[in-house]
Amino acid sequence: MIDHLGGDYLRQALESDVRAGFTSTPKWLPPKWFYDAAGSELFARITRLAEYYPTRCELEILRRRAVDVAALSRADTLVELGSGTSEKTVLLLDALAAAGTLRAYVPVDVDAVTLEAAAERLAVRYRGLDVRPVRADFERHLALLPRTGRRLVAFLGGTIGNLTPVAREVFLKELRATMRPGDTLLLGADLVKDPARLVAAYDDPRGVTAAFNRNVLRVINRELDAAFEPEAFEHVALYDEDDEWIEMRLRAARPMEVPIRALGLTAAFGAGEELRTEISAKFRREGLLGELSRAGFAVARWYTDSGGDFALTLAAV
Ligand code: AVJ
Repeated sequence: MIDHLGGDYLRQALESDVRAGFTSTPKWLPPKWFYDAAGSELFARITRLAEYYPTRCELEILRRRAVDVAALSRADTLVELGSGTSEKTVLLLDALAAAGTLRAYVPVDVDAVTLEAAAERLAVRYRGLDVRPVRADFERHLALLPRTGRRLVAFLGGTIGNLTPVAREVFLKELRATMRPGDTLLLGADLVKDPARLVAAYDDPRGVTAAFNRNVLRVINRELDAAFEPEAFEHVALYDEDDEWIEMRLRAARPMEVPIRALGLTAAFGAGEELRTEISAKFRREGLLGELSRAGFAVARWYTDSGGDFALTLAAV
């Protein structure tokens, strides 16, 4: 595994995000810190919830369109950003293998445990495939990813929606700058829909999403010797109709003063005060295609599932 988060990197990045996020108003944290081994497992459980439709919709699209994606991309290297458990990836790998072009798979994720497990599983399933896992932050390390071969860069699941509009613009431009003629991008995006369905997808009755949300406090407790009581925070999911994004928050049930010892900092929460832990933007066709073309991509295909809930965009450079 190539590790760009090794040594002190991860710890310093978490320190600076926690320091910045907990000293601003409102308090906030970037969603990448959900994904330690436990958080990645909780997210995998979310994808199997009845209310969480994006994964099933994207699978439906991939089942129908992976052959088309393989034929258009003719890629020998699949680079997957935020690969997690790589469950949907097999559809792309099968199609690229059937097309006869596939040589290498580069899963990119922040969690080493999840990454190694997925890489091992796929190396066994695809004998002869060159599996090269990279532990990296896709907002920081795009330029360091392998650039050999004809690449299909897949960014699935709607994770692009976790970036603020400004960060998204920067990300797409940086990604475009690392791509060469012949490379393609396959981008998953969740679409604007009935707010009740959106909120239900982020606030399941079994509390799996709540546990996932609170997991970020466990990560901070462990990594920064902090003393958060996860159960003292209520899971909040709401849809912001103006910005067209879901927000997840953790709401302090009572006033609290929480030491974050590694930072020499105490985070003070008033009763009901919220910490924003995630935005998950929902897209419209014109908006997303506009963003892609302003970043320098040439959109080739717009695929949706039969219900029109989720989109995959295939773009060339
Ligand atoms: C993995 C970023 C696509 O935003 O829907 C699921 C994460 N958060 N439930 C999303 C998530 C709460 C998910 N992504």
